[in-house]
This record gives sequence, C-alpha cells and structure tokens, in this order.
Amino acid sequence: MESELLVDRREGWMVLTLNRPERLNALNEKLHRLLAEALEEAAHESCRAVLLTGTGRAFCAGEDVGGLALAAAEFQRSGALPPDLGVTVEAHYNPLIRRIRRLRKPVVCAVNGVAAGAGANIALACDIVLAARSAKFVQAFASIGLVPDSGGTFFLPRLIGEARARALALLGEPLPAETAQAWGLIWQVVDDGALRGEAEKLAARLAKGPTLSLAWIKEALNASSANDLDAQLDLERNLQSLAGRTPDYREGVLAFLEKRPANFTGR
Ligand code: T3D
Repeated sequence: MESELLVDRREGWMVLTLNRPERLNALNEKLHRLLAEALEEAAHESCRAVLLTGTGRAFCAGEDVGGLALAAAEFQRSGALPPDLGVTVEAHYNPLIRRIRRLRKPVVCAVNGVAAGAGANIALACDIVLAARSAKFVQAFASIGLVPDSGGTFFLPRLIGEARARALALLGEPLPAETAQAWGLIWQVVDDGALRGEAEKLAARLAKGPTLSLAWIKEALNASSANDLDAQLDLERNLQSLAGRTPDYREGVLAFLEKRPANFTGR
C-alpha cells in the first residue's frame, strides 16, 4: 500500500506530498507521525528546501473528522468526559507549525486544491505559498464548533488584517485562491496544470540559494511580529554579522563582481 506521505528526495531538497486523497488528505495519527519524521529529516544539512503539497483534488482538509467523530461517539455512549482536543493540538499541530516555522530552510507550499481547517493554516505557516487557481482556503473550524488552531489566529490578522481575519474565522466561508492572492494571504496563484512545475522550480531554486542567509531571513521575519523596531534593528545587525562571515557571502560578492551567477554551497 502506498504511504500516506510521499517523500521524494531530490538533489538538495525534498517534496513531501500528503497522500490520503480519498479523505482530502485529512490528517490522522499516522500522517502526523510521518510528517513529523519527514520534517526531522528535512532539518538535516543536506536538505536545503522543502516543497509541501497534496495528491488529488485537495491540499489538506485538516484533522480527520472521522477520528474526531469516533471519539465523540464514544463519549456519548459511555458518558465519560469528552476527549480533550487540546491534547491533539499540543501533540501534533503545535509541533508541526513550530517545525515548519523553525526549519532553517525555506518551505514552499503548493496548495493544489481545497485547504480547510488546520490544512489551511499549515499552508499559511509555510514560507512561500503558491496555490492552484481552483484552490480555496476554508477556516472550517467554526462550522463544526471549534476554534482555529495551527496558528490561524496568529497568521490571519498579520497577513490580511483584523477585519478579513475575523470574517473568515467566524463565518468559515471558502476564500478562492485568487482573492487569497489579492489580499496578500499567499504569494501567487498559478494555473492548475502549471502549479506543480512552478512550485518545483521555486523549491529547486531556493535549494541552490545561500541557505544560511535564507535561514536568518526566516528567523528575522519570524521575530518581527513580536519585536519593536529597536529590537528588530538589533537582531538584523546580529544576523548580518553572521551572514557577512559565510563563504556564501564571499561567493555572492565575487560572483557579482565577476558578472556571473553565484554558486552557493549553503555554508
Ligand atoms: O483534536 C483535534 O483534532 C483538534 C484539531 C482540529 C484541527 C482541524 O483541522 S478541525 C477542522 C477539520 N476539518 C474540517 O472540518 C473540514 C471538513 N471538510 C469540509 O468542510 C469539506 O470536505 C471541504 C470544504 C474540505 C471540501 O468540500 P467538498 O464538497 O469539496 O468535498 P466533500 O464532499 O465534503 O468531501 C469529500 C470526501 O472527503 C467526503 O468523503 P465521502 O463522502 O466521499 O466518503 C468527506 O467526508 C471527506 N472529508 C472531507 N474532509 C474531511 C473528510 N474526511 C475526514 N476528515 C476531513 N477533515
């Protein structure tokens, strides 16, 4: 049987494909575990970029509601305490979002179809999000009586502002990919047939980039929403000190002066 997560190791980068198309790539325990393991592997120096996508007509429909329904039924049957969903969030979603944000290399997300619930917010945690023109983003949580998790209440207002974030979260209405791009929720919409190719080109290009500099850019941007200007200026100074001592900086300057493409090694 094919794995629920396809891991394709390329030269210096990895493609991770959620692969439960019959459940719209909804996340169950096994897929959570496979994803965590793959992202651990991606943290290795030999991997310099990651592409995350899904098979079939969805990117990811969030938590497998079948699993949630079984737990709720058991609660009704036995009269025991309801399952604590915060446990799943703490065990799987929070570590996943932290892994993506803290990974010291770019994570490209190719949203190939609907991204709902935690699936939408996993996409938003990635560094560069491309979406198929037919894709849509759904904060599906309120529709089943839940609260956005996986960083939704953090990313949404920062990316698109309070008014739009509140309406999306409270109404749970689908947001078409083109509107998501127009609002600045994602980087780019691509025609459906071209999405995979464009996303692969982008990930391959990033994998040939100055990986340490890209990691520090990510670190600075991650920090900026919590920092004031002074703290952010200090952080930029510190990171620039580090970047300025790397072989890739030397190579970048040399390549510029010699009018040739830089050959970055990620060091
Ligand atoms: O402890 C915790 O776990 C808390 C953490 C929660 C994190 C979360 O993500 S909560 C939110 C969970 N996700 C949802 O509520 C989304 C549910 N799905 C939908 O709203 C819709 O399916 C979509 C908007 C994503 C797509 O709609 P549509 O009309 O294109 O497809 P569909 O017909 O609804 O779904 C197709 C099949 O996929 C269908 O199965 P069937 O009838 O063909 O056998 C459907 O049941 C299944 N499916 C869709 N989403 C899920 C799912 N199966 C399991 N889990 C899902 N999330």
